[in-house]
Amino acid sequence: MNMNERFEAYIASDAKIEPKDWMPDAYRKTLIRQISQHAHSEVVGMLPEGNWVTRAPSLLRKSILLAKVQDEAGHGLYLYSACETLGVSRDDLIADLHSGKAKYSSIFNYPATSWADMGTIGWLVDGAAIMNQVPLCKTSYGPYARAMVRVCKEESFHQRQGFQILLALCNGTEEQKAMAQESINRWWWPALMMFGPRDEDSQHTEESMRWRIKRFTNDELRQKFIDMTVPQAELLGLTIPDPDLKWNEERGHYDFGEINWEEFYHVIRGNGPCNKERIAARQQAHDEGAWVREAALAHSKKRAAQSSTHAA
Ligand code: FAQ
Repeated sequence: MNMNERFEAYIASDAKIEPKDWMPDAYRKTLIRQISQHAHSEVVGMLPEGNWVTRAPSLLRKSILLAKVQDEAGHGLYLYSACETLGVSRDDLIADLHSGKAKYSSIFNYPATSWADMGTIGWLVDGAAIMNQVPLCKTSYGPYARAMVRVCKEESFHQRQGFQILLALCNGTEEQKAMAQESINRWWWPALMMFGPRDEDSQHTEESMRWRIKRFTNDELRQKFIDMTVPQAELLGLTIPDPDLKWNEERGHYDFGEINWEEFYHVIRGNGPCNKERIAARQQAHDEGAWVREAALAHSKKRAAQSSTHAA
């Protein structure tokens, strides 16, 4: 057996690959691509909700939202760290985000224009993220799988806080309920796009499934998400904006309408409603944080110099 065959057999036995293990270049490359895009999504994902921290309707809502946005920063940190174990530097990963070379989730290129969007993002966006990420706790690369465990616990709190915001609005005035419905109307289809292109159009699914990086295909996860979410929308008394959504007794799943794939590709190619604004905001935060990185680096260099003097 050559190295490649041994690797494939090892993966097929459901074993975890660790940073120092031999791995094919293509496996390393696809992991760097997926994990870094995931990390970028977490960090860019702070922006739409960060926008509402100062306008939360009460101190309690503000502290919950603040904690959620901070959690997303933490997820970015775990994921960048997991990615670095594959031999890339964080500086390079971030440079690729700023230059537009690396993607991040399409969903964060849509604006959050009402308070109800804080509920919808938690409910639908974190809900979709959990559906995709719980299986990643069993992904074949050890550091990614372990990072996902804590991420999923936190995303589950995020999803519930979002649902709770919507529940309060739906049990409130007519105006509040209308605000919740308007929000769902805008976010439903982009949330379905989070799962990526249809299986037949996906470039990486087949290989990533063989390598057990992905444990379900894009279409399988999208269907699971719809099946889970429709009864929750009914509980809220909200209408999902899809006239073709219908329970299919034979399949045991909901049928749903056609996703606007033209819009999806438009957004992932950098032309969505907020792509430019999001990258500009990240670039600005990075530039303004330069002094923190420099200070931290100077401190660690000083500590290293002190410990080598003591050792001598
Ligand atoms: N947006 O061949 P596939 C979150 C790209 S975290 C943008 O199917 P793959 C937490 C894809 O990269 C959300 N690009 O690719 C939160 C590829 O392009 P490339 C992020 C997309 O990798 C909540 C091309 O299309 N989650 O929300 C998208 O096998 C609230 C072909 O696609 C993750 O990253 C998209 N939606 O499957 C934070 C989870 N879909 O790279 C704040 C981990 C596809 O060749 C607030 N990632 N593309 O240039 C994954 O599971 C996978 O990477 C998929 C895509 C399923 C996203």
